[in-house]
Amino acid sequence: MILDSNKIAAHNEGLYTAHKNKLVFTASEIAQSESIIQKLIDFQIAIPSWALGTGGTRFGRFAGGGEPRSLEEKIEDVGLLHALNKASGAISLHIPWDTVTDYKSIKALAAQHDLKFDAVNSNTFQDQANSEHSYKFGSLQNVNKAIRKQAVQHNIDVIQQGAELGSNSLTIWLADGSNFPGQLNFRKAYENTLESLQEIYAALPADWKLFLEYKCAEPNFYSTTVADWGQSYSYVKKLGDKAKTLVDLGHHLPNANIEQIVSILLMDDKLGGFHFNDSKYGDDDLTAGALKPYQLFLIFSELVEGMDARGMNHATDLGWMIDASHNIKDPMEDLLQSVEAIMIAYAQALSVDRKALEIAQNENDVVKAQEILQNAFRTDVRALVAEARLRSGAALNPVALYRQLGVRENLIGERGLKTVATGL
Ligand code: PSV
Ligand code: MN
Ligand code: MN
Repeated sequence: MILDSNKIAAHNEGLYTAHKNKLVFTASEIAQSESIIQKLIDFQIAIPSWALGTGGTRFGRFAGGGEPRSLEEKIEDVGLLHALNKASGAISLHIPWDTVTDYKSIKALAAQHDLKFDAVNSNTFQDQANSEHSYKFGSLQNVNKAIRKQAVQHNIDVIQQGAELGSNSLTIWLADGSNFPGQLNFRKAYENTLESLQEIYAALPADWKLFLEYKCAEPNFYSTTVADWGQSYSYVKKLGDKAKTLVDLGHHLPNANIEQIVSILLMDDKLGGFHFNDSKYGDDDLTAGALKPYQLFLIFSELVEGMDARGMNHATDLGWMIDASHNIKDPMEDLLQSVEAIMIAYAQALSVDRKALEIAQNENDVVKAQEILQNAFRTDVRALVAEARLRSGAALNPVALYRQLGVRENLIGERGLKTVATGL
């Protein structure tokens, strides 16, 4: 299904006057609103191919219908999201959940939807039907060299496939770890993992990055071999300049200060990118910003400060992606909500009075520092985000238009009610 631009224009016309009134008021409250709008226009958040289907838990899955049945249909779905918000201009593939047979036609389809290929993701946490060895006891960490070799080779294959598509980064998330004390020699698991990562790193093209994602637990429930930012940092530091840590917001132990982690990684040039989601109990169970929007804002505040201090380009120098599970919502609506929440947090962070904050910090004026941050957080920036969409040719209210056009109903009509997208 391709979105007719006339429909977007008609939708925007209906909302225009109310939007303009709000924008004028917002611009009167926020200095630099023009430059914030421009930065929002440039900012794109990649959509993972595995997020387009309904997620589930080990207890069940309640699919909503019309899910993409192939990579082509996943690209079409991300194309739809991008047409609605003009802020989701990239797709991240997961191999072998996504298999590319004809690179030329897949690239042409993505280009038709104005999409780039974001990081490619390897999968050594599931056994594949045709693979010789099992990952039951880990992949890159495995005590068995032949199993490690199989996992390394898979990552090298993924790099090659990504290079064909024009991607320039590999994300590695390892399920490796142990379930019981004594199962694993931690030091040897670390050394094996490092050696495997070094072999993968050696296969990276010159302009590529390797992102090493950490996760505190699951599927192993006693230890995880890349469990936190310190462990990821320790590996990427040894690997070299092209290796960076990837922060998935849902992968921390409760109460971790993620904004501080981000700040330190950025300072050391070891922050690679983000997987956005929100989480109360674990992993990626909630829509970005659904629960802790202040935390999301504080993270962006550190990002803006740190990237500006290092002269980095906000839009291109880090990887931005959503990685959330959609158990009961329509995944497409959920993704639109996530992108909106991320944009709002970014706009709020851009509106912080940095000079005043620096003075407050230097004077140890704790009250003032809090006032400055909370003033930015509590100022409604939604009109700036909507204006960025309007200027890019997207919808003023993407979720409303998605519903109004009956996109899901159309997809069910095209693809059927009982379709299953590959993914977690
Ligand atoms: C599992 O926790 C996970 O959600 C990781 O965050 C990865 O990024 C993703 O799956 C895909 O491998
Ligand atoms: Mn992730
Ligand atoms: Mn996760």
